[in-house]
Amino acid sequence: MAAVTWHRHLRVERMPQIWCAGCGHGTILGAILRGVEKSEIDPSKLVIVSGIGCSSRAPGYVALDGLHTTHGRALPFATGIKVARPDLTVMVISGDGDLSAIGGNHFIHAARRNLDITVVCFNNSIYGMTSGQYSPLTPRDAMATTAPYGHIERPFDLCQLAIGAGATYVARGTAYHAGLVTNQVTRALKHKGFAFIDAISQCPTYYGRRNRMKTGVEMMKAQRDTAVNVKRAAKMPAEELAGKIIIGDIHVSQASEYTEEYQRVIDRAQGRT
Ligand SMILES: Cc1ncc(C[n+]2csc(CCOP(=O)(O)OP(=O)(O)O)c2C)c(N)n1
Repeated sequence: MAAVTWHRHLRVERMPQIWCAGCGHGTILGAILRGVEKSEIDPSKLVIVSGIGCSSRAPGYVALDGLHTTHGRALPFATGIKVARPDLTVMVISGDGDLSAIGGNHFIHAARRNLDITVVCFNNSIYGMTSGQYSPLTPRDAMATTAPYGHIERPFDLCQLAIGAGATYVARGTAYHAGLVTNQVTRALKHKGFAFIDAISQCPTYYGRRNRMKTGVEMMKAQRDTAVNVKRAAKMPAEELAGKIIIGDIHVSQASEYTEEYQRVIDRAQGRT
């Protein structure tokens, strides 16, 4: 059996971590660190940036350079790092509230620029840290602290939003499909351009308990039972796909990358071209 090497990236002295029993965030973080190992990128050149939330605590448990910033603003900080130091590999870890509500505008513009960073959304369908308010990814009819009679809004499909905004690698996995997330992180880190992974996580404490799934195990079984691979989904009629989550590599394309374009501007301004 291959030696387990990804543990070296954990700051065990910071444990136990803050996540509740059954939370999917630790599983997703483990998948990310395995993906970092598999990508064979130089860990001393990797920076992990997060905003605020349960998910955004992840970089604090990782023995790599990291920034824990302000709510919704991980992408502006990450953009600054990447533009100043294009030689670094930059990853953003964000929650669904952090990334798609307060940080939603930053998300669409980072994707539009095709900035060469990897963004992983720990998508638990809820604001976990502040006790279960609905987010733009909370499913319709779900119960939430701020929707005690059922949620009336339609959620974003964050992968489709990323594609529409110009992202060039877009994928979805789940905590149940952690091996898939590992491989997606590896591909995302190697991809030149804006790479987005919607990693479905579970929050039994604030989402599951209100929505008839009391434990993390029940929620992971739901991930297993509702996930459909993107290749299979392409052959299924729309009505059969209702209520399903499409997983896999959803979109891969090539486009000019922001820091390379910016370097061309610097060269022109300094009379080199
Ligand atoms: C400017 C600002 N607004 C609101 C908050 C309160 N706040 C902290 S975490 C959080 C929600 C985090 O939810 P999400 O991003 O989905 O991550 P999770 O905790 O579910 O992993 C909010 C609203 C804050 N810290 N700063």
